[in-house]
Amino acid sequence: MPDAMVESSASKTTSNGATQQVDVAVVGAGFAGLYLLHRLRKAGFTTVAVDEADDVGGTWYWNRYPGARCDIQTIDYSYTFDPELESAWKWSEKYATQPEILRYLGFVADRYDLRRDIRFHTRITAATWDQAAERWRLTTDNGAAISCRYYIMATGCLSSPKPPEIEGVKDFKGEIYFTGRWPHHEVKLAGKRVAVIGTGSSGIQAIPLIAEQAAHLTVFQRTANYSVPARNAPFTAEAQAAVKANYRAIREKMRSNINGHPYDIRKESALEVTEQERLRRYEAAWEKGGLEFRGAFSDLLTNKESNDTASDFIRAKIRSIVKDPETVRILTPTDHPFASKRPPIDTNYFETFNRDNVALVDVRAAPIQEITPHGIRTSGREHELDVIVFATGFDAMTGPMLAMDITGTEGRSLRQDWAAGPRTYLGLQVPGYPNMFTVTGPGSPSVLANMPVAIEQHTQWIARCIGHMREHGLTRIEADAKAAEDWGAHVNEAAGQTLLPKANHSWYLGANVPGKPRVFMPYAGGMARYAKFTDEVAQNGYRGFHAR
Ligand code: N01
Repeated sequence: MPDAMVESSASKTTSNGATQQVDVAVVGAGFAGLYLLHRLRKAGFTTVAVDEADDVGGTWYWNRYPGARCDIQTIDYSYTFDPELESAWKWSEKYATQPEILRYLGFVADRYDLRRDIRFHTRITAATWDQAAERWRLTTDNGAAISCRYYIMATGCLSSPKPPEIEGVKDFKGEIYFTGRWPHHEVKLAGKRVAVIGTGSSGIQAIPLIAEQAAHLTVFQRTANYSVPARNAPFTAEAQAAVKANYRAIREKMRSNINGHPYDIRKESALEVTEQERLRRYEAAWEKGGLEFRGAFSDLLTNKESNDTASDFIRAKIRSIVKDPETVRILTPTDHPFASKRPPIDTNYFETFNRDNVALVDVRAAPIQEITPHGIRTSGREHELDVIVFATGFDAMTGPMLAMDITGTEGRSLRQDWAAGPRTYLGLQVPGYPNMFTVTGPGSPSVLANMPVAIEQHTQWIARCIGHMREHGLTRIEADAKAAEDWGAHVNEAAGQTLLPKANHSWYLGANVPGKPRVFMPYAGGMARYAKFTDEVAQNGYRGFHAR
């Protein structure tokens, strides 16, 4: 009997407080959760999505800090599954702000009437595989438990903010904010002495705007970062029309590219051209702005010598923008190759350090010792503050999943199974956890690709897989342990062919979280190659999975 027959409507079952019976439960109502809900409902599966927030949006619901906006051109950072949706929505800027992206996701939720099957304000606290029933039982912190055949993590890769590992936070008498959990009310910074700790993408987006509002801003930097200007601009009607006229070809290109973006990566090595030509190309890429800078040559992410030319170019740009030589010295990245960490895309980041009200503290030279009632004490001095902003990042990729108590076959626990790092087959399933899927999980291209492209590919793959299960009267599918081991080795090998593991403080490696095992988590072999491989797996009877 199709699982959809268990209950006719996902929402109907919650009203009496009994266990909610559905075919599929999805954790998260961001880009991935919304599309999963739409796609699976359309395929006739009763589906419920659960989210801690009080509305849709996922990462775009929480990250409301000043300056939060997309670092991929938003026209390319959109759903592609429905041409009518594509024509119905207009972006106002090349790189839309967080409120506009959140409006877009709300528009999507309305258009497909998704909210009626989303349980907001609800967290899954535990998930346990019931071997006899071949179903997952989910405990929540709000309302009915859920029983589902398939359990899908659409939890996002960057959704668990890293707790501050600095002493004294509780003693601080001023205001504390996290970029990843920015409040919904207006945060007034005018006239205040503000600190930002962290210079990753979030800090680099927030710093210029906070500097404009605050009386004084002190930036606490541990690792100097490369950043390329976004060159944001209005997304004109003409530009919009040009893209829309060519939509299908652009989308196809995105899907056939290594990173899910629609731009070409140049074919030549940075070492194959003259210095003059190299500089000309870098200058053009800098002027154009955005992540496309990484595509200026074919081998910036694979050849250290080539990468040095790009890193040197950006270092020279920092010298040319920032006036104070000591500030230049601190801001100049030296300990990792360009783009071996996710390169931030900024608006006026380096320029901000020329402002009279901005100071930079080198936390490597003078480590933060503690937060005091009135500020931050480094080994050098105490900085008096009214506000501290933590832009210190996330427990990436595994954090959101490990926040739940997940118990698989024979009482195994995901926390124990992943104690030495995540182990997955294709970033889609974990051996020992049948019928549980991860969208953009560790071991898949995820954060190395344009996220909506990766999300749509995974959603379609999972929908097809569980459709296949229903069609063939199957009720249980589980990744093979050896297939997962081989895939893990391939993920390592793919990372080893790039410079990505060379940034030894990167969140790709889990190195930003004290005590987290250092395992390179995303799949660096490329989005198109990955999609081809996973399609072949499906075509070959779900090779590497056991279904029955
Ligand atoms: O986090 P991060 P993020 N004391 O981990 C520092 C995506 N994103 O939120 O490098 C002092 O990159 C830490 O220092 P170090 C994007 O994929 C996208 O900025 O570990 N400093 C680092 O400087 C991005 O990569 C957008 O030495 C401490 C910073 O805090 C990912 O999210 C916008 C510290 C953390 O940087 C994460 O970005 C924003 C400590 N105890 C984010 N702990 C878009 O544009 C950490 N740091 C769409």
